[in-house]
Amino acid sequence: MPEVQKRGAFIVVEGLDRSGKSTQSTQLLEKLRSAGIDAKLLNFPDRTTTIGKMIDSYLRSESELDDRAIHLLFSANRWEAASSIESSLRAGTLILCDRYAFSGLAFSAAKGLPYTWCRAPDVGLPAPDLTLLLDVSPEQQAKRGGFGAERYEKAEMQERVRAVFERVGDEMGAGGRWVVVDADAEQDAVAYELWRHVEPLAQGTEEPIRRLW
Ligand code: T5A
Ligand code: NA
Repeated sequence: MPEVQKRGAFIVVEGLDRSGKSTQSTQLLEKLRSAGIDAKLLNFPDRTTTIGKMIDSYLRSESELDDRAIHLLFSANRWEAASSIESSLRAGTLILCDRYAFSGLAFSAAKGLPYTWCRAPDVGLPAPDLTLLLDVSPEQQAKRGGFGAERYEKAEMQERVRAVFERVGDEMGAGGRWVVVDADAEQDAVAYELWRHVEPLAQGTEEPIRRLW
């Protein structure tokens, strides 16, 4: 019997601003690599592309854009990377991603745009095999470094974002593909919890790549 071809797993780290996504994804990448796993870390928005530069300027409040226009730019910024994500997965590389379409949906719906409208532009993107939602309390969030510098970093907005993430989690169901992690905990405790969920996927998966949503 021919051996079934494994592909790399697609793992997304999501959460509110200052929940520790970048800290944890960087640490996870190191841990995977030192375990001999071929892994790559992406982050959205990717502020280095032409579209990403427009997003960056908007987030720093250096430019204004219609709510729908910026939503579509965030989505386009993911589509720019979609084929390269797929080819990496097929080549056996584990893709770790700091924010993805769930942030797109949560932040724009929190501003008041219709939920179903917000989901539409991301339909068809590669779907993660696992999403780890770092859930941070408003109190912890306010204590962390740098909070308040960018456009969405305001308590009321973050509360609304948190509510949309909850709805997304409910809709994803209990299939183990959406895991909520207590991000108020010490960094090492969060890392330990994340690893527990990531380790079973580290060697890859035989499942076909699914699509959002
Ligand atoms: N957005 C994004 C959209 O509106 N639509 C979209 O489609 C997408 C993709 C920028 C904004 O864009 C919005 C959402 C955002 O508002 P970004 O570039 O990811 O998104 O935001 P950043 O500002 O880079 O990152 P965050 O603010 O989200 O922070 P992180 O990555 O969650 O947190 P991190 O790791 O940088 O940690 C923050 C601080 O907390 C400390 C760290 O040392 C650091 O000082 N910390 C802890 N302290 C105590 N205990 C712990 N467990 C800690 N973990 C980290
Ligand atoms: Na970040």
